[in-house]
Amino acid sequence: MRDTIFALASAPGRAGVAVFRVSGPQAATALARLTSQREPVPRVLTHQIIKDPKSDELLDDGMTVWMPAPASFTGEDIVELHIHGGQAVVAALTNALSAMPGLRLAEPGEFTRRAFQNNKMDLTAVEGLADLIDAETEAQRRQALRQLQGELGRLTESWREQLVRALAHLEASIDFIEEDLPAELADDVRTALATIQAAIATHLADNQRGERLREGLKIAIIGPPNAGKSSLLNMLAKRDAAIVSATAGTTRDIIEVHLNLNGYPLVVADTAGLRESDDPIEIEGVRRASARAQDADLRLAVFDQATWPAVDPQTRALIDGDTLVVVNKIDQGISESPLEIQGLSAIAVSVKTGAGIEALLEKLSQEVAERCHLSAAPSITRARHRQALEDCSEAILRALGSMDPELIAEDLRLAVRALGRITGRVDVEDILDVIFRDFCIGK
Ligand SMILES: Nc1nc2c(ncn2[C@@H]2O[C@H](COP(=O)(O)OP(=O)(O)OP(=O)(O)O)[C@@H](O)[C@H]2O)c(=O)[nH]1
Ligand SMILES: [Mg+2]
Repeated sequence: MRDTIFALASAPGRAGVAVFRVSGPQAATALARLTSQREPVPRVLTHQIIKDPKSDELLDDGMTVWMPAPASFTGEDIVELHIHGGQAVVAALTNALSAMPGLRLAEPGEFTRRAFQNNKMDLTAVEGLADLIDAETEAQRRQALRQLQGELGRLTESWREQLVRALAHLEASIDFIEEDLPAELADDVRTALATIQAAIATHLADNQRGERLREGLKIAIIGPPNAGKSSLLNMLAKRDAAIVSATAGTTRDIIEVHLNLNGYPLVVADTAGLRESDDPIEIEGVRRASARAQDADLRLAVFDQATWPAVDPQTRALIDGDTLVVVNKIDQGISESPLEIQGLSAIAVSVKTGAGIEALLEKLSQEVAERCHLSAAPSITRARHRQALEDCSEAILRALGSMDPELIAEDLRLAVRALGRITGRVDVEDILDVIFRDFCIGK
């Protein structure tokens, strides 16, 4: 018989209410022993006195709910105990549950693992649930919920089913084929494969918006020393995250802040001012700044209006179509030169007075939304989804390029398996551990 597992489902620490969850064959017994409830009504929250079954001592006055298998989160019998969220109450109930035969504390992610094993969720839904718990912004919440509700899983499954059908069609004929595929069958199979391949290619050409939204869009603030990069970061973060000083070369390490811009998550990095230097620490700072700038999804290149439109070669080399150019300190006067560089118009601001900041934020919001807004299509939210879709697409392309039915069938099997890895239908063991390890409340 399977172990019955239990865990605190709510966050650890002092709170009004704490929720314990018990799942497995001993759940009903545990409920009966803690509350004297013999025949609980399913899925109804009831007021109960909770006692320690060994000592009969009163533990708490709370609520319980009974969710019998299979209509529960794990697919097993589940009991939930809603108690007062004080540390001593939580400790007392933990001790009482641990002392019961057949019950043990759940491993991190074990409830969800059981839900997966009992076919309550596929792997994309498991990931969606983990993302929903981690979601910090509105757009992340929406994306996670859509994945939890199964849209990516359903799409993948529909492609997989179509491939399986094409494969079955082909295999049924292979026994009768002497050499090459008959033209008619080849046409049918090829049309089906080309359609799936085109659909997968469209999804892959999504500019990685789903991954960016899940992880946060990476923004690097770059530019020459003393331009006001750290001042801009502090203004965006609404706190003194980075040291600001009139000394050029103040920032050395990368300073990162997480922000929510209109529901989109940003990871904004302030970097060292870019310039030639003899100081080994500053040289390392500049190296890190360039590396971070190249890794970023979007760059904010900040210049002092006093030197504008002169642009130092190190910053110039990092300016491209994914860069917003910002000319700062316009409170000290603005140069007559046009606010444009390499075809990009610059946004004139004063971090000190706030002038132009609204326009900068508006432009930034637009650029961010363009890169990670949720589209109607299911999002690819993880590198492993992308890898599997690429593997699948390559296998289909190989199949489309072949005339040998055995080789086509072999490539189709590979394509089916690649899609199966996304939902966990096949080849899951290698990825299970990674996913369930990530899925750990309060990690
Ligand atoms: N007048 C004026 N001064 C500003 C403005 N923004 C920043 N400063 C000042 O410019 C100086 C440099 O600002 P920082 O934010 O430290 O500049 P930085 O680009 O981070 O400099 P490094 O870290 O050395 O590369 C500080 O004295 C700021 O107070 C502004 O809009 N107007
Ligand atoms: Mg700085």
